[in-house]
Amino acid sequence: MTTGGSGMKLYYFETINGKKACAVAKYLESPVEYVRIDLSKGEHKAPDFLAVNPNGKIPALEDGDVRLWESNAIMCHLARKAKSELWPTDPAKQIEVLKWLSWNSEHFTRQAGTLYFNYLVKPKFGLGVPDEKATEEAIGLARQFAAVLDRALEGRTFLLGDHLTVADFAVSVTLPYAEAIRLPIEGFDNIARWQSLLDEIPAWREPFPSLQAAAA
Ligand SMILES: N[C@@H](CCC(=O)N[C@@H](CS)C(=O)NCC(=O)O)C(=O)O
Repeated sequence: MTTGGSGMKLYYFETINGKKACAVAKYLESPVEYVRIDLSKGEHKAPDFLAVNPNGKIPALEDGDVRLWESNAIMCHLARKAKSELWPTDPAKQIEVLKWLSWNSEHFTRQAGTLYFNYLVKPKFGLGVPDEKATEEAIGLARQFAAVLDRALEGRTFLLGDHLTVADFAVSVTLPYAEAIRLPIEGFDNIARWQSLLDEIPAWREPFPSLQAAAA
């Protein structure tokens, strides 16, 4: 179930929120022990795991006495601990990162998440057919927010300008599934360019520990 060893334990599964935490840990070479929580076996509802995250969701991080949940908070914690500019030191830039993380949770990935759930999670876990009303509404709203994102990326390499932050990982997390989940990003050239750049980052392309390593 684990790899490596340290004071930190990162509980994950191969999903979009798990990807954010694992990618940042891998990118920063954070000394975490990876603990795979198999959602398909209901391991996230086991009492031991609920003691770490009472929400019964991955990812979660234990760092000494700190028990942290929410993928955004975990990314920021790992980056701050590593003194990485993924979580900028400049307070004005931190607020800019918070703006994007909040916008993403409330707007862009909220809609993309509805599509991801309906078109990928439901069939995978046998949870029924996509809810057409919900997906139609999500597609319309996602298009509006994608236009905002595309304009913000005009003339910029990353969301905050020329350096990568956790905001780039959070906002882009559903883009690799765009076709499968009908996320309407076609025609947004700045998003496409930004996504190609992110895809070049090995830790983002392959964020998860190998299953063999996780079982060791
Ligand atoms: N806002 C949370 C969402 C966590 C979440 O929904 N995790 C999913 C996997 S991506 C999960 O554990 N689902 C299991 C369940 O809800 O039963 C975060 O960003 O960490």
